[in-house]
Amino acid sequence: MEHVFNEHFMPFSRLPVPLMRIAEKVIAGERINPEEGILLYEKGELGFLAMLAEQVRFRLNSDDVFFIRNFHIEPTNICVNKCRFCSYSHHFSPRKWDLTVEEMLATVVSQDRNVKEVHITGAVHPEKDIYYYEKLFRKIKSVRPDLHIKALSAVELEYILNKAKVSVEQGLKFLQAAGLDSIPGGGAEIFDEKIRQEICASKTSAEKWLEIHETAHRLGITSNATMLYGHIENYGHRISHMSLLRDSQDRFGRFNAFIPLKFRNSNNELSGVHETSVVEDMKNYAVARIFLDNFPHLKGYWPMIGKPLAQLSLSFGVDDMDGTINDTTSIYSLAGASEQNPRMTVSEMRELIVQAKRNPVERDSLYQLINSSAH
Ligand code: V47
Ligand code: SF4
Repeated sequence: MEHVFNEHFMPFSRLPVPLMRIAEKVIAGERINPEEGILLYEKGELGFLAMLAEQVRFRLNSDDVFFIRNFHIEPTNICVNKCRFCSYSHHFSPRKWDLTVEEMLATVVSQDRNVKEVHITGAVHPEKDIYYYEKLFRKIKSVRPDLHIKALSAVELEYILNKAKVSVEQGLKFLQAAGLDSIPGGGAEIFDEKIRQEICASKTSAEKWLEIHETAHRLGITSNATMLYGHIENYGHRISHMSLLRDSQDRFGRFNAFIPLKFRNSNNELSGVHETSVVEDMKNYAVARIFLDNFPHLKGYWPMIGKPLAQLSLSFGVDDMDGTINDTTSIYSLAGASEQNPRMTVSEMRELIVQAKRNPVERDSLYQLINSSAH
């Protein structure tokens, strides 16, 4: 095959042959294999990775960058688990809370009517059960039937389904009937069994996490997938994690977005681990975008990396800026993120995206376009 990059295309003519081959594959729209994914992490320079990731991003989303008007509810931080990277649970946080249903409803009612989604996730409280969440979802829908409920990570779900002694399918159908629309991507961490034992031994297994998401997808409940990176894992672990997700997406195809979550090291049992550099963060976005060719969206979660780096990530394959948040999440501020009170107005969001030479698109939870001029 004649190389796409010849000697007239200077920056790439000096590329090692294996990287050149990967570039040719990506440009031709072909999938790269796990070994090639690891090679990109190990040998790919930032500009090269950005160029390839941007090819994939443009093919999937042209220059559109999505955002949603959303808010979070974190019902409690009292947790039966004790993950070593977690600064949020009552084991490490200076605050301990357990909101009442009335308090959560008051938060829902106080939101502007243009807000489209509530993201409900928190710790695994020993006394909460499936009936508690069923009532919560029904009450939310009774005051805001149009509000999309994205709730309960696979970890919270596993706990309440076991407690109710129901199958994953029965439990999800029950919650779906009460108003559950989609599932957030939390709890995936790193699927590798040895690393999981080291950082979150008592947590939902990788198999169970995937079973819950795949069952949800069969029932028409879409979801996201996360990857916690930058702690004690290596590139091989990251690529294996993404391979399992890519295979799952080939089978069921209802993951909306992949969300890399940078490990933040304040106030947790892994505080001795250094945080990754910006170069590493951008490299990770780019490799994820190239490798996960069947994930429609890649999310730059700004409450975790901050607004400036989220804006930069738009040149490394990211096409989704999550949402306006309205200062309703504390998972990252408790772990040391610079955004201590994360909130963003719609005009700020639009400006940030336009400055990166992209087209801001307000979306709903299923990535349908919202036509709204309200700020
Ligand atoms: O699973 C906890 C992570 C996740 C730390 O689906 C940490 O749209 C970094 O899943 N440093 C929960 N990360 C949050 C989550 C999420 C966030 C945004 C959007 C979506 C979505 C989902 O937070 C946990 C864990 O991986 N996490 N502690 C920490 N110290
Ligand atoms: Fe509990 Fe989630 Fe923190 Fe683990 S990451 S201790 S499950 S709140």
